[in-house]
Amino acid sequence: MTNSLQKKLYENGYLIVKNVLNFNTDLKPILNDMEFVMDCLIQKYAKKREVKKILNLDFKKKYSYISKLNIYDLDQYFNTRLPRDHVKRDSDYFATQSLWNLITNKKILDVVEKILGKEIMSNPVQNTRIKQPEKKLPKGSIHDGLSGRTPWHQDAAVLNTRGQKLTDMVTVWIPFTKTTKKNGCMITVKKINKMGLLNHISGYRGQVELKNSELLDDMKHIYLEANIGDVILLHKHSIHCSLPNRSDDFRISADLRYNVAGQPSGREPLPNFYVRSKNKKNLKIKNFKQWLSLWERAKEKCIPRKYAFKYPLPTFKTNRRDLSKLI
Ligand SMILES: O=C(O)CCC(=O)C(=O)O
Repeated sequence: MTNSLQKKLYENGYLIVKNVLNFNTDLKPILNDMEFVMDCLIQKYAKKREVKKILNLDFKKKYSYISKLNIYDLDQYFNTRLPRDHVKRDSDYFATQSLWNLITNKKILDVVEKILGKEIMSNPVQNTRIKQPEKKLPKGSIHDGLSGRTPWHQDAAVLNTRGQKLTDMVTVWIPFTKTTKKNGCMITVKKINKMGLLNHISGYRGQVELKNSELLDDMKHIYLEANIGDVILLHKHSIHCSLPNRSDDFRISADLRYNVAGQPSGREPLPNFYVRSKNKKNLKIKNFKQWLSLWERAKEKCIPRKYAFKYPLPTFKTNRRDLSKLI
């Protein structure tokens, strides 16, 4: 059964849904938790004589300070999931009560239900991104999607092979700051999702990047600008990327994903659990601590194999699935 939201998303590949969330109740608690993580890092890594002063700075100044401390894999402290590689017993991740509240937020699930139907699972392909003005980034981070620009890709392409084939997944992209062309919004091409899954290549840091993506540069782009409170939905085959943050301010966002229940998550064994179902018995994970426990159990499975997930790029045997053959 289709409804107008689903129709628009499947037709165009993207959808901006206005005024879904409230900043103070739904979003600010996550920024507070990020600030708490920063405070812990300041205690651990700042020069002892500077700690008191730095703890009194505001969010952005604190983050700018810690980003200069050369802390190994800094983005991971603010990311919702286990690190992709080298999973260890003490691997940290940003799984907070506030994020649990966002993942299970009724207003978000009401929107997702209109796309995926009534049986919905939280999908573990999730990120939080704190992006400083690009001019403040170390050169090596400019193309790192968590702190810098994100390359052209399709979200289905970051799933394992079963997920690429079998999973109906929707991306819910949530801005914590007004997001514009200037501060690095995402861009896409209308209806390009209709091409289905295309060939990807491995980017310079092993990230997933669409093959022949330079061909998109000359196409007409849709700028996915959003206000705080709006959410942006992406179809799993929508080709999108994000622009550099050329403003003087921060651009902060989270991207959550959901899939139709019963399908593979595409990132086994990471947490994939019902968040909505007609049969209440399916809703087994009901609170933050149970969710954390899923992550810790997943970690235990990832430690021997040393990775949380891999990117088995969709590279079809022939070049028929290359963008260059389809436009
Ligand atoms: O926020 C960004 O910069 C990119 C997000 C993205 O590509 C995604 O959510 O799939």
